[in-house]
Amino acid sequence: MEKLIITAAICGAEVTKANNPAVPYTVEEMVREAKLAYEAGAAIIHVHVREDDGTPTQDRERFRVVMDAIRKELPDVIMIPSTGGATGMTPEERLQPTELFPEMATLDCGTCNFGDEVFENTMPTMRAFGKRMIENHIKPEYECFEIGHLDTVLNMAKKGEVPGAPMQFNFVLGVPGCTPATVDNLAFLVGKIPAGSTWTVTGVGRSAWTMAAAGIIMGGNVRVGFEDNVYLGKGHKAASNGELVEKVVRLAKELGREIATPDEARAILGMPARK
Ligand code: KMH
Ligand code: ZN
Repeated sequence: MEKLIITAAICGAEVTKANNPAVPYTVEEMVREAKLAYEAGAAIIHVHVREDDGTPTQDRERFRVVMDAIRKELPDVIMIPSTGGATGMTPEERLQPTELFPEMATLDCGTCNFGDEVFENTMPTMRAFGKRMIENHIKPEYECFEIGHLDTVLNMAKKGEVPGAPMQFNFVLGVPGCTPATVDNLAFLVGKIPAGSTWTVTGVGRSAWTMAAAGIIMGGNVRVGFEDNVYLGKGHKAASNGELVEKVVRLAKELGREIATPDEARAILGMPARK
């Protein structure tokens, strides 16, 4: 098996300091959480940004400041800025981080319920995001919250509407209203991806750890972080994203998977080497 790529989704758009006081809002807090996750073994940081008061934003300049500050501390880390933002944001707002030419960005693969909200990703929106990523040479991470999202993006790839092989999928399972986080749902999805693709699993809430274990033993990759889950175990809040990543590293060691560095992750994902 390839080495395990760990992604830390350190911030998200919905989780707040009321859920866990270590959720980062300011630039300094973002750098602190990115460093702790990286030092624990994360090769990738999935980046959302906030105003200092915690309000989610997709402002290009806020992304620039946060990503530059992380880059200064972690020269080799892979950053995946979000183009999902928060529910209710417009496609134009959400696309702003792609103007910074990141090496990767998320591309959400369909509309779905998202708790009490609707996360809207219409076909025209997804085509516009795919076009931007082709033009700006950005490798998408295809976020699939629902089984149908995978078919949607595979059809788009066939038509050349989004970047093609090698594709990287993130199966985000367990969002309330979307596909549940079960091993059989994950196995179904993994069985449908084209040969040569790579995949990550994200379990939301208490499914974070069963999905992490499944990702490790099935040969995929794992995302954890405050965006998805703030608990280290039942009733025990994590002190940092680093603690969440450390737990994945412990599970991986017990199960015999080595951890990929960012440069090893680039090679596994079929990306150009870092300049
Ligand atoms: N905040 C969610 C509504 C992404 O980063 O691309 C969407 C999300 C997906 O987090
Ligand atoms: Zn996200």
